[in-house]
Amino acid sequence: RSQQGFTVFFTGFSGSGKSTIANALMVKLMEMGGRPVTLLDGDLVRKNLSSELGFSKEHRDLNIRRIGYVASEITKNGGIAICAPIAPYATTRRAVREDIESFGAFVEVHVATSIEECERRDRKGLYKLAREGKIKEFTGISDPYDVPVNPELSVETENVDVDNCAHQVLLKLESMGLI
Ligand code: GGZ
Repeated sequence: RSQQGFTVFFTGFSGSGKSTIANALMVKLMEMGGRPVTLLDGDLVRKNLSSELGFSKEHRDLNIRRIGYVASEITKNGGIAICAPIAPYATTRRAVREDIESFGAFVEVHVATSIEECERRDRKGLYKLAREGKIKEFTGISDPYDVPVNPELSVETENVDVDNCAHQVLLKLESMGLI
């Protein structure tokens, strides 16, 4: 039923397009009206909720569990949460899924833009720093990323524009009966 809360959880490399797609999706969902939409973007969460954390496995997991907790509260109250962290570990994504599915739907979207493409773009210059060893434990370069096995949806931004990706998410939400 359309009253059920849900969480859209984007996962993918730095520079894969998660934030941009998440923002476009938020705008589309807000335009539809009805339920409040909350974006928990990687950057803002790191700044406001996880400012003391680094990028070890323990710290990434803690960061993702915090995001999952906030998203589960939003979902519980019938809202829409959109999360956009890297979330590199499958077991942690699974744990967050289980938390949220006790209150509503969890829609995992793999932003499957390849590491080669993300590094080629290098919008923030972080891949260069990672290659030079100036940033350690950088996802896809010197730190792991577990590719999602059964995400609800997979999109990529190499051949498809952001608006189209956000539209694909909307169609998925429709087909799941969530909007
Ligand atoms: C990955 C890092 C790292 C390391 C800093 N590895 O492009 P960005 O800048 O804005 O996105 C990346 C962001 C990742 O934070 P998340 O909270 O999404 O990560 S996780 O889900 O793993 O907790 C990048 C920047 O932080 N960044 N150092 N070592 N990304």
